[in-house]
Amino acid sequence: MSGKSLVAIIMGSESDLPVMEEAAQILKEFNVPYEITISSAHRSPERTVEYVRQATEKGIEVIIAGAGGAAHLPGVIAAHTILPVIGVPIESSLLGFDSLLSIVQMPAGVPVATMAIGKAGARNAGILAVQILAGKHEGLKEKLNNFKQSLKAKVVEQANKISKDGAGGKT
Ligand code: RP5
Repeated sequence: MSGKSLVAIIMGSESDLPVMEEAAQILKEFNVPYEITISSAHRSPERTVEYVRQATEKGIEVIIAGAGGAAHLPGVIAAHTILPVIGVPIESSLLGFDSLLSIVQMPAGVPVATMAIGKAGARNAGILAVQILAGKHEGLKEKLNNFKQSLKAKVVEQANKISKDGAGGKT
């Protein structure tokens, strides 16, 4: 895979970073080049729109956007590009439900693929980005299949462990 960034991770504030790092970690594991930045739909609207314009021009293929509260960042980005946008709701004062609803309730015609709230959602955003890229970047298919196999193996490992514990008298 070339060194050119294929995914852009954008978040509304530095306070979102501990969550959004989970998406970055997945991309690292799959060896997908990415870039990461901070831009706010409300505090730096011009920077956000300019960043999206440049990202589209320079060959970014998927955008992952995380925001909390009145989380308009993923939607504003989706309004300015035809690239797939994956939204990650960040937990905030209303447990993240505010962010989730802000991101998921897009008007017909401007979709944002909305993940679960928080770190699990950010991890899934990374995985979904890899799945989207795998349609075009052949090498990622095998890695994704191996990843899915590792999830299956983990379930069997857990099942074996719990049944052994059961045989040992634990309930
Ligand atoms: C949103 O407001 C950001 O995405 C962040 O989740 C939230 C709070 O931002 P800070 O006040 O921590 O900078 O725009």
